[in-house]
Amino acid sequence: MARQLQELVAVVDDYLATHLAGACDQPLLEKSMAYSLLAGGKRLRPTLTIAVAELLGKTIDDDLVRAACALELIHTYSLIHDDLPAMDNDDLRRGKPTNHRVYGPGVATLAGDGLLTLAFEWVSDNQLKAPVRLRLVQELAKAAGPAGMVAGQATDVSATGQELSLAQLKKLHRQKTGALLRYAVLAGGLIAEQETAVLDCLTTFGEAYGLAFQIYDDILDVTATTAEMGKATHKDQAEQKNTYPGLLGLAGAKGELEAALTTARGAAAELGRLTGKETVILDDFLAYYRI
Ligand code: GRG
Repeated sequence: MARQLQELVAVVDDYLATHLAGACDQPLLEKSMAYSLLAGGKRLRPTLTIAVAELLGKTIDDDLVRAACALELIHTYSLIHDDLPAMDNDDLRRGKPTNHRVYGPGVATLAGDGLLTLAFEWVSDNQLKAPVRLRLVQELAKAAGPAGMVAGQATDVSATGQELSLAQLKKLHRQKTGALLRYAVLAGGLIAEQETAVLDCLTTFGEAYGLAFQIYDDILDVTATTAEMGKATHKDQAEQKNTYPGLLGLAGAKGELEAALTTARGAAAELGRLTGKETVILDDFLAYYRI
């Protein structure tokens, strides 16, 4: 990982560790929330927001970091709930036993609920301008909610064992995983108070980045080990999940990943042309994908 990106990860880790404690009024719940939130993780989503805002001229201050970290709260809630016995029933996440394995399904569910609601406190309770905060709240709710991530998860749960078309699979991925990554990039532009053309360019980058992310995750489920991933792998085929390698084969999935990355690179170049800013940090995010 490039040095500047590592520094942003450290900023996020530090904010989360410092500010979660004061936000919870129930010791067991706090432990359970902290267990998953502070278990590492790549911090891709909040660092994307911070990196995009900074490249567009915003200083990295407490308000930017707080708003960006709200997204990591939502991402962590989604992982806790996704791992529950009623969903994927996973034992390992971020290299550790899953939250419900340690705290039981009831407390784990509440830890997810707590992180989800705390996210809306952090994204709205900061010193960013009121119209910026309002737009962030609206976009975050749309990305995470019943027309975004939750809808994608519902399709995933209900379509398991039933083959989707490529168009249906793309929609599932766009909602389940892509929506939060799209928001992560857009939020950087909103916080930096950019014009519509720039926001459109960021949206194109974010959508392509999100699609690439899910295709890559599907590929890693086939090619990587549990030790490398810190979670169970080789589960998708066994559970008849709809995936890119399942539908297109490994080579086909890699082709789709390349196509998404080409779109993302094009959007990054366009962003540079439009704003006259250096966009090299976006290449560091794209370097995450190794095929
Ligand atoms: C339960 C409402 C609800 C939604 C869950 C995102 C999701 C929806 C479930 C996660 C299932 C999954 C593993 C999807 C693959 C893509 C993904 C989100 C991987 C984990 O994200 P990373 O790699 O994780 O950014 P870290 O641990 O680095 O933060």
